[in-house]
Amino acid sequence: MNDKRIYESPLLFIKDSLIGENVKRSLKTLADLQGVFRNCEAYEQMSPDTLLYEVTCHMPVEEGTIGGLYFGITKIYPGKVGGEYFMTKGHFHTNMDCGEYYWGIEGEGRLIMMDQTRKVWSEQVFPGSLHYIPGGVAHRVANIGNSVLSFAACWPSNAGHNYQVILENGFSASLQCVNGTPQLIEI
Ligand code: S6P
Ligand code: ZN
Repeated sequence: MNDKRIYESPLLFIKDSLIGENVKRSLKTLADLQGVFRNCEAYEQMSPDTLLYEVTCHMPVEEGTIGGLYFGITKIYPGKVGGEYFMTKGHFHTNMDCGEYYWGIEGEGRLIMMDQTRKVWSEQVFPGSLHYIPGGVAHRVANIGNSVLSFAACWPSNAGHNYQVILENGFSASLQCVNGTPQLIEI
């Protein structure tokens, strides 16, 4: 007999794609990350249309809602600007109390974190890796492999994003490819 109380999930999270209602997708090109990479000359020589990453998010409640959650998948393409790996812009949450979970789906990357004293550290991202980002810690991810890196994230809907402070001051270290291996270089 058909049980009318059982519904199909309104959302599908298959491998690295998210399908359903209230799902928004945004693309970030090199032009969107002006001033983020260290090597300005290398940046200027590349096409501003180069696709760096895309984010697909399920946002079921209004931004700022206390107690709600957002879920997102980020796909970062492989590549470098000078010696610096393609990476996300990076941000603090506006509400410094709000933490976040990241977990690796495919590819190879580094989660780079920086606290408010500008201390920087990183964690390896790989399929199955799980990362807890405490409140008050800026975060960005770099793709250190030759294929797409994808990871999922879950964060509170009242977290907000402060990109400005990162654009103005950057992280205090950048992830550079040195003799073929990633190294966090302090600036
Ligand atoms: C949101 C969460 C991620 C990032 C995404 C892109 O709090 O940390 O979904 O938005 O990885 O990074 P960014 O720094 O460009 O927002
Ligand atoms: Zn975040």
